[in-house]
Amino acid sequence: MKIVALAGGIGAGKFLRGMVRVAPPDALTVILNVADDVVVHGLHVSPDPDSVTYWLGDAFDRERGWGRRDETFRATEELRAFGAPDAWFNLGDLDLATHVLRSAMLREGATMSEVVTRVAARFGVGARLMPVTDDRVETRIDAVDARSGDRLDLSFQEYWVRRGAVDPVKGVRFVGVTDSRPAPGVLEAIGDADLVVLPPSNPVVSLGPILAVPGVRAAVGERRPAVVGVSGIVGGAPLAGMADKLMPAVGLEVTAAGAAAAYDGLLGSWVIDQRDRELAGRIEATGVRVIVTDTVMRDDDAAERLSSVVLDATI
Ligand code: FO1
Repeated sequence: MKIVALAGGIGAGKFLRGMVRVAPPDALTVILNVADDVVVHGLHVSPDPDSVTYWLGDAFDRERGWGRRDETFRATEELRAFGAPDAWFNLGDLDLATHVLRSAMLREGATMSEVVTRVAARFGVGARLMPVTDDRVETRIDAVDARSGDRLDLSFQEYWVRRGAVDPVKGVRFVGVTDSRPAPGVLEAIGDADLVVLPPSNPVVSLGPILAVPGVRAAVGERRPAVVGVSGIVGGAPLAGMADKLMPAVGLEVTAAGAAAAYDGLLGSWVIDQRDRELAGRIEATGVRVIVTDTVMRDDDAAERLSSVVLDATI
């Protein structure tokens, strides 16, 4: 069986730890969002690929979700003491090594695909990881300064980490996406998949930029009966992150039905939490099969149970 997952960061990493327990790791290809990437102190930081790598490579920090377990932030504290302008972004000391290596590889002409493969190999990740594109695509958040009312044009990390997602959002753009090309193997992997999973990631800024790379949305749509998504919106709120602030800005209701609408024309099946069972009829009216289960992944056992439900949805 060939499985392809489109992945943002933490939600996908958590979910995929369950998937590799129920499917052989070499059956799994993960296509990663790179539009949250940011340059910090001159280093290229790739939060979503790193989060998925650390989760699958057993190096993750479950509390924080991002970065590496058992790391300190002494280098960032030192950068703060210097008054370094990017020190609002916390880079752990072990995570820092990944960014140093990636930046050196990119400077020497490596592609993002090569970097992702190298980092995944270091952590012994059995699944095949690939960025959705080797080109630079950047999520920009059009917002209004919560204090002054001025218009803001922010990178995703400035909006979320630096400013704490307090500024009302007016729109979301993926700069560079129309000229980007899928990375080698991306369209082939989707076309060959027996199951295409959309994990409980943010539909706007995590899976949105993946689907916006030319050819990707159409390739997923062609596999529609084999596409199974999991809602990250439970009881009208995201389990984690800021999807509730971003979904209204792009015309999506903050419910499991609104998240399904982000994948209009793509879903064969949509997995929702039992708390949202009253939404099933509405979603099914759009031609999508709905599966109701416990979607909250408290630990790896819960992620494994959810992955089994997703696998069974294809049979
Ligand atoms: N999230 C935070 O809330 N604060 C941080 O300082 C922070 C640093 C950071 C460093 C490396 C990395 O890979 C991720 C990091 N994140 C941090 C998480 C990141 O902002 C988001 O969770 C993802 O971009 C959303 O997918």
